[in-house]
Amino acid sequence: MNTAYVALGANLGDPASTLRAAFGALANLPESRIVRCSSLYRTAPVGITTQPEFINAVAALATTLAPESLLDALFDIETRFGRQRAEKNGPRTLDLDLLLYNDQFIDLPRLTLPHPRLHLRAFVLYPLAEIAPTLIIPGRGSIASWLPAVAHQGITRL
Ligand code: PH2
Ligand code: MG
Ligand code: MG
Repeated sequence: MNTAYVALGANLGDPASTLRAAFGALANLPESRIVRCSSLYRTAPVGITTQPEFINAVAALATTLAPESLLDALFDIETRFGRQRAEKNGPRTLDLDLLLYNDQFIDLPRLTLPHPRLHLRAFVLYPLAEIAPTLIIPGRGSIASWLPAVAHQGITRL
């Protein structure tokens, strides 16, 4: 059994309802079960700052799907939730990002693990630290050591 962490984000439609429904979709993935879900967080948009606020969360999965199979399954859920890939980093009905898969390093065109920006983003680090407070981010060190640097990014636990 493997442990995978998935980030959830949405800022179009009714993001909180979407994220709750997306937890349900993750729970129904084949060969997988949800081990932990974080709270929902309201977060200021990072990157394109003129778009609506996001709701973000993180889920921990126990899975026997291989990383790329899991990635395909996450894309499939995004599509079912009406995701259209328009502007990069722009508004989205649902974004599911694979953050970590055990302590594996993966460098493929479509999948980089650990997620290359996870340690820089409050909207990932805070929900991840809620469900995995002693996590070591491979190549980066303890999650706790990265939290202070992002504390100024706007984030509120719902
Ligand atoms: N996702 C992005 C870009 N910016 N900002 C917040 N607050 N939350 C996100 O999920 C997010 C973002 C690209 O995926
Ligand atoms: Mg993303
Ligand atoms: Mg994504």
